[in-house]
Amino acid sequence: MDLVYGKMLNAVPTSVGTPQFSKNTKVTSPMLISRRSPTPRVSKILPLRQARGYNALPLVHEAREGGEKDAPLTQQDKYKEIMSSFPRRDDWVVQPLYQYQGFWYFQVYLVGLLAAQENFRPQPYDIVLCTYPKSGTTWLKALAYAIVTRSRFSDFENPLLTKAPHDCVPFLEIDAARNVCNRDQEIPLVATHIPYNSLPTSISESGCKLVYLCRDPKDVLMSMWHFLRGKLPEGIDKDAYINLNHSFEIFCEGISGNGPYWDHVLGYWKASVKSPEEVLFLVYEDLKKDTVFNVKKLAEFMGYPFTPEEERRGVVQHIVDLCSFDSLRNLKANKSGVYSPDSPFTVQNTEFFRKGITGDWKNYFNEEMGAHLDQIIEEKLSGSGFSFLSR
Ligand code: PAP
Repeated sequence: MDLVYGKMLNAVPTSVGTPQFSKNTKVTSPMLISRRSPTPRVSKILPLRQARGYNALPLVHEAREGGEKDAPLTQQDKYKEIMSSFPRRDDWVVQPLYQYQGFWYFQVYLVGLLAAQENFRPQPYDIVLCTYPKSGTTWLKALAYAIVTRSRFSDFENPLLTKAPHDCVPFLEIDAARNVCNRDQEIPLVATHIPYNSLPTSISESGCKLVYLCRDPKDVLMSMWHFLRGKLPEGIDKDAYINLNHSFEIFCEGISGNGPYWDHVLGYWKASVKSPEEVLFLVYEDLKKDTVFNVKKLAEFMGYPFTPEEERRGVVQHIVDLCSFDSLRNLKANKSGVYSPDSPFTVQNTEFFRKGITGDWKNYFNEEMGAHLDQIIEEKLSGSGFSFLSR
């Protein structure tokens, strides 16, 4: 990514008084947890950012010349043209968010979503791994991949040992939408961040099974915050562009990539209640607490149950160990390399392995803010039968 910022670094102005946060600073101002009025109209966003003291950093995607080179230009242009009429927010700086079918998307993911809605044809027996960003996609990909390939590879040959999980399981909006034919026919897995109601109709028509993994929104927000700040150039005052308070506020408003978070969760939750044989609903914190139990449940649901003999041989535990945070993080493939090198959202593989714990949010915002976000989420989920708090 560094080259991308070559020009931008020179253009970075000095800080203009945005609240400063050091790591572990707890935010206490009650002002910061007040509910905000509904989404301002697009034309008001930039003045709003300036009024809040945000610097006029050019959006990262604007600094990247010739991004998305590999996709057919005409298709990219077509989707960008369509998108230009959608409501837009620039709060997260690194890319604009566009609103489509009730959700906000970073441009690159919306291009992928539109392409997927138009072109994606699942393989028979595909299983779609669905997550809100930063909810444990990498972990779910690794576990599902290890489960479905366990009889194909010996313990020492599994590609997870030499390839990043994101290179083992294609991502619908990035890989599969761009290269619809470029699938390993033997691997019936594809992952996506697309909300349930916006999934390509080809997925529901083909009867693919869906696995959804959600996570405590407070940790999701912190994980996303770190990730997006990582996309800002080194050496600048990152708080001037993506600070904790503003990120918290807009997340609570539902303005985040693939957000509102609660609607993402609700879509899959309701589908899992309606069709439990088609949609499995998992929770990151449960997976952490009892990984073996949840991995067996996942395998059973996907149609790859463990035999008693496999259980006796410790196959389940082996998969759990292989896919654990420490194990994956320490593999050479995950300590180096990049995912999606040609996309504007190029990611170092190391960025997918930050801490991998529950409750990290407590290191960044205070109990009051946590309670505020919890309350919003509980209200939104009320009556659905699902709650993060009762877990
Ligand atoms: P993505 O949406 O960009 O694909 P995703 O994998 O969903 O990212 O989320 C990354 C989070 O999962 C990171 O959380 P953190 O920022 O709070 O640390 C990452 O550490 C965590 N993660 C990655 N692999 C594992 C794993 N094997 N076990 C538990 N958590 C993991």
